[in-house]
Parts: sequence; structure tokens; C-alpha cells
Amino acid sequence: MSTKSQRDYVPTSADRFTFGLWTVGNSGADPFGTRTRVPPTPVEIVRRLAPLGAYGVSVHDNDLVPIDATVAERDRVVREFQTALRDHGMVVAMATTNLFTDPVFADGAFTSNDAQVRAYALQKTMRGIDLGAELGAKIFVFWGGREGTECDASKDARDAVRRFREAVNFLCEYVRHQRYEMRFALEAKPNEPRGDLYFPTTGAYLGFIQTLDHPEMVGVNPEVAHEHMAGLNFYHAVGQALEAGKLFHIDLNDQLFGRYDQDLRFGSVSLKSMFYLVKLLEESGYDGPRHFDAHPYRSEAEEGVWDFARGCMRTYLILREKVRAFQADTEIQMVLREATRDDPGLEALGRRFTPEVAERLKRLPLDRIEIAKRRPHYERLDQLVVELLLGVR
Ligand code: GLT
Ligand code: MN
Ligand code: MN
Repeated sequence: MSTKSQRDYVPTSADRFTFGLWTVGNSGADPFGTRTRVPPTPVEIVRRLAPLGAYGVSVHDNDLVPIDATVAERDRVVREFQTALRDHGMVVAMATTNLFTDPVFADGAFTSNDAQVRAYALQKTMRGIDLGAELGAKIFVFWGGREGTECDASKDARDAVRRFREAVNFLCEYVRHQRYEMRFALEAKPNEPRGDLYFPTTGAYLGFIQTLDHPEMVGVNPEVAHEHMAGLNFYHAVGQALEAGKLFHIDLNDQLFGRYDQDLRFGSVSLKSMFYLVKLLEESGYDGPRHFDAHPYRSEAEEGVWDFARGCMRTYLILREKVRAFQADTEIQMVLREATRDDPGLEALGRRFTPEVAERLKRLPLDRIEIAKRRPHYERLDQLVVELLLGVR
């Protein structure tokens, strides 16, 4: 803890924290109640987030430009927004299309049974990509909020996958043709607002990406809440994405298991899991945006929104400091070392198959009773981590 900003957990743009316009712009409305506060405009969001130390924002087409705006209205809104970005030194790191609010998407966008809906979804997304490129976004997210069913009689699940693939392939070609410097990130969710969504987990998308025409252009945008809704370990999902070179973007928030999509302030529920997540992001050298996709409690009024935003970033920075403490903790590192048995000779054997190596390995005298005598001290390790997080180490 050398500099003042580190001690005070005040972020700078180097930390690359971004917020969706729809997050701090959330009005508090939910399926059971009306809005509870007046949401800030996009320009106000930029003006209020900049002094808090955020790096930028992300936008849906219609967070900024109303769906029925004329070309002139669109251009004026975009110009004013760009001026605000410039004045406050903020960027648009990610853009996306709203393919879920309008009634036209009630039964899906790219996976709809209606060819006209699918064509409209492509048209709207190309315009969204143009808008994103104009704002300088390098990442374009696809969250298929309506790509799912309640009634599986409605379509063959294979057709849904094929239609989604055709759309992503088409849009990859569009980006290439336009010579945009832009990559796609696919965001999974198991359910809500549909009964079941296609591609329910990050793992499902990692498999799908390999079937695309340009897999190198497409990665994932995992969200804490969405994997937690499915009862999964987010740290493991992100680990697999990173290992595959596919973590293009990330949606940070929090979520109790087994609930509706809560989109809670980052780190407000699962402190331990979020510690391992921050550790992974920091140790992997992930250099993309740390994007918050959460919203303030419905009970907050206008000013509480900024407490929420500050809280997301502070918790990340505090956890990052805990990661450094974990790395420097000699006891933790000793337990970790003791729990590992390295054997370069043996490891080299298993690394590359040849028939001779396979024969040698089959004949090796490996005594499982002896091997199993060595035990890792994970009770001690976990308690050390708990104490570190509780602030007594
Ligand atoms: C929507 C959803 C998020 C997605 C956003 C991108 S919009 O709020 O709940 O998880 O990331 O479309
Ligand atoms: Mn999200
Ligand atoms: Mn969510």
C-alpha cells in the first residue's frame, strides 16, 4: 500500500472499471413495481461516473438512441454523448443491441420462428454495430435474452442453434467487411426472462464458438449472476474461458444461488468466490474491462446510485489487495507448496504420447497405498483464506 489512492481504494482509469448505462441508469422498476427513482441520463452518467474513477461505460443501442428515432435525432444524441465522453475522459468499451425489450422479440430474435423477426434482428444488430464502432467500442456483446422457450413444441432445439450460428456468422462477415476493429462476446444465462434460454452456460457457448466460421473473432462474456443462477462455480467458468483464450469481456455483479436474476452490487453476497475471481483476473493478466452489470437496490433514491457504483469498484480494489496479501502470505504459500508433489520426470512422460512411453507408463510401479499417504492440508488452507478475508491476518 504505497500510494494514497491504493490506501483509499479510489480507482483510476488504469483499473478499467466500466458500467452499463442500464446499470446506474436502472429506475428501480421490477416485475411487481414501478420505478422508485428518476434514472440519470446517459450524459449525466458519464459526468457522475468520471470523478468516481471509472474508465468508461457500455451501451445498448436503445440506452442511447430511442428505437424509433429519426436519423437526425440519432445523430444529435450521439454527438452530445460523444462530447460528454470527451469532456470527462471516458470511453465506450463495449456496445450491444437490445433484442429483448420490444414486443417484436417476444419469441426470440435470431432464433425466432418468424423470418421477418430474424431479418429485423440482423438489421438492428448491424445498426448497433455501426453505433458501437462510431463510439469506439472494441467489444460487441450478444445476450440472447429472448432466445429461448416456455413451450418446446414451438421449435426444434437444433433449429435454434443453427439460426443463432447463421446470425453470428453473418455478423462476423459484416464486421470484417466494414473493417471494424471489433470482437464479439457471447453472454450465457440459464433462464429469465424466458422459461429456458438456449446456451444456458458459458461452457455451452465455448463449445458453440468452435462451430463458427470465424471462431477467432468470438469469445464469451460470463456474468457472475448467470452462472450462480445455474448453481455453478463462476471462478471455474471464467478459468475455462481464460484458458481457451476466450475471455473477451466480463459482467461483474453478485447473486444468491437459486434465486431470480438479482444483479446485486459486486461482492455483496459471495465474498470468497469473488476473491478467487479477482485473483484469477489479476493473475491471468486479463486486460479487458472490469465491467459492472448490476443495479442499485430498489430502495435507493437518486444519490444512492453513486454509493452503489463506488461500492462495486471499492470492493474489487479491496479484493485485489487481498490477492496480493495471499501471494505474500508465507504460511499460505507453504501449505500450498506442501500440497503439491512435483516430479519433472513423471510429468514429462505424460505430456506427449508415444507407444513406448505408454508401455513404460503401464509398467511403472506406482503404489497407490503409499501415494495416498500424502495428504494436503486444505482445512488449514481454507481457514487461512477465511482469516485473511476477515482481516485478522
Ligand atoms: C440485461 C441483462 C444483462 C446483459 C445486458 C446486455 S442487458 O440487463 O440482464 O445481463 O448483460 O444485453
Ligand atoms: Mn450481463
Ligand atoms: Mn444479470
